[in-house]
Amino acid sequence: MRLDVVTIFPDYLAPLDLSLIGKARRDGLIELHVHDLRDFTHDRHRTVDDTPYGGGAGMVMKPQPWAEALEYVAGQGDSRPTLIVPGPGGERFTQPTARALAEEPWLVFACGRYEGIDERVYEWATSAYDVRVLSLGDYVLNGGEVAVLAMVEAVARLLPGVIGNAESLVEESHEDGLLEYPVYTKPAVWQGLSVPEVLLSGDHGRIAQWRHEQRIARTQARRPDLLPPPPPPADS
Ligand code: 6GU
Repeated sequence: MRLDVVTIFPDYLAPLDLSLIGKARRDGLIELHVHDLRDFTHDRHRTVDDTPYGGGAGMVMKPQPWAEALEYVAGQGDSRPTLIVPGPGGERFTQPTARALAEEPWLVFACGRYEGIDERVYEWATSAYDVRVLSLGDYVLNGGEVAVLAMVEAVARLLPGVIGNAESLVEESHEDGLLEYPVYTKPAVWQGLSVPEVLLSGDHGRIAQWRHEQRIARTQARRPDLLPPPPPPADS
């Protein structure tokens, strides 16, 4: 998979050299390019923002540097990339989104800052890109960079060969709609706290049953929104 990130803070993406994602890059499973938006400006101050038409707080990212950067990046390959613009006003990024994006050959991320990118860029970009605005959740970050770190990690770890033990991908929170069961390791008693007896029993059927019950209980307690609605009360 090819990934491109356009940002005014290329250093923000440095963690993508680390850990499993860094190894996947060195192994050639992911090709990642980070571009500095300011390289596509032409003035002495490398200006990327300006005041909003209509007034209001903050600054808006100018369309021209974005158009030149996105045109340059699209020209680097021969397929039609998906352009992802992270932002709190986007559609929710979820595990199914990550799975769908992991099937794509080429993702380009456009990191906005300030109050956002001039709206005309989104429409303009549809000639070369499939454009998606995606949000991590209902809170506000200062820019798209941290969101890109999260999205790239969520997508890249689904690519064949990135995670050594592919089995660890299936028994995970959000893969089947339930949260993960609690896990324990040695010692069996720590700080006076015992590991649940069933896990020491060697009875794999009982262990599987217990883990399933724990997943439901945990989902009920922490994320009831993930569970199907309770049946309506029976008529009397
Ligand atoms: Cl994807 N971007 C920004 N800037 N803020 C966010 C977000 C994304 N998701 C939640 N808040």
